[in-house]
Amino acid sequence: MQTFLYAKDLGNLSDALALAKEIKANRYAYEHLGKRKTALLVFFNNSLRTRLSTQKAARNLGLDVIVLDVNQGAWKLETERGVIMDGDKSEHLLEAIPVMASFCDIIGVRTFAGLTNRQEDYTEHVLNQFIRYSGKPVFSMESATAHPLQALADLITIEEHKETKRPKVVLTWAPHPKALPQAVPNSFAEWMRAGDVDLVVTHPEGYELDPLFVGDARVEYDQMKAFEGADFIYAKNWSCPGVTCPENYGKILCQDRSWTVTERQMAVTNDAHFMHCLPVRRNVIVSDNVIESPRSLVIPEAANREISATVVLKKMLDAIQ
Ligand code: AN0
Ligand code: CP
Repeated sequence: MQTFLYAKDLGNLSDALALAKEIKANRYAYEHLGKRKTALLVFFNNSLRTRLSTQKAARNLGLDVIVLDVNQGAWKLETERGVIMDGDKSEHLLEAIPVMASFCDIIGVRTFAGLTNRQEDYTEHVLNQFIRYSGKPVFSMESATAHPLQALADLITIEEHKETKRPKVVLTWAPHPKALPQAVPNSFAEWMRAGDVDLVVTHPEGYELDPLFVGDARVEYDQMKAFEGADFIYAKNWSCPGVTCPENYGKILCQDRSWTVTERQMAVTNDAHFMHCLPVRRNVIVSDNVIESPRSLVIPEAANREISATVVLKKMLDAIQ
């Protein structure tokens, strides 16, 4: 595997889930694969889970790890070609990427959507430069439009906790004071469609996700109706994807706190498990009672990030042996 951005990059999903199960039972099974190889993790944005779980996964596979926080200690990077660099940016990605690549065998990149230019975000402008100019396998650690390591961990978590063969999984928008990317809901919808679940997406009007990810999944604008009989509730805020109204791209269209997930909505579910990728704002996205309930999976879900990252790094190492 040379790049990891979409579900299809992983190949057969059932095989990948079987590998995840095997790795969870013995996370050091492939310890020899990364010997004398180095993974470089490049962060343009903050992270707790991705930073820790991906380092742990790399070590499970015997890889050395270098972490670079671009905005803390490195030179400020220009990402556009053709710019006259007489401002605050000292170095261009076009030099920085091949230099970074000369010290590693695999590169992970976290580069969030700017949320101002839809076309730039949806063409994965920064991640694609890493793919093009590094000559190394590159994986997204949440890029402009996708967070595949999270979505794979979510699917693993649902497989572990489902009580019916084909559970009803509801992706619900929830309010948030800041404009957030669409990467998490995009990948969640994409990976649930690739998996064997009954996916329903619910959000206020104007928040329609890009068809590239959401496909023909059922959309229900009435949140209570969507929650009826659900086995899993996956909450997440996202800003306007600009699908129906391009000029609203990246904007907050709704702050309605009646969308906050509380016991009121959970009462109509099939005793659903609650999920969120974290970090989460309590009592804005979800009430204390719901996130603390015995049906909440947020901690095992985060712990499965080590498993999803081990699966992905293993498959990248397989390709460069
Ligand atoms: C980020 C987002 O919504 O994409 C990261 C989530 C994993 N969240 C925040 O910035 C709060
Ligand atoms: N869920 C997730 O990716 O968390 P971090 O932003 O803390 O890495």
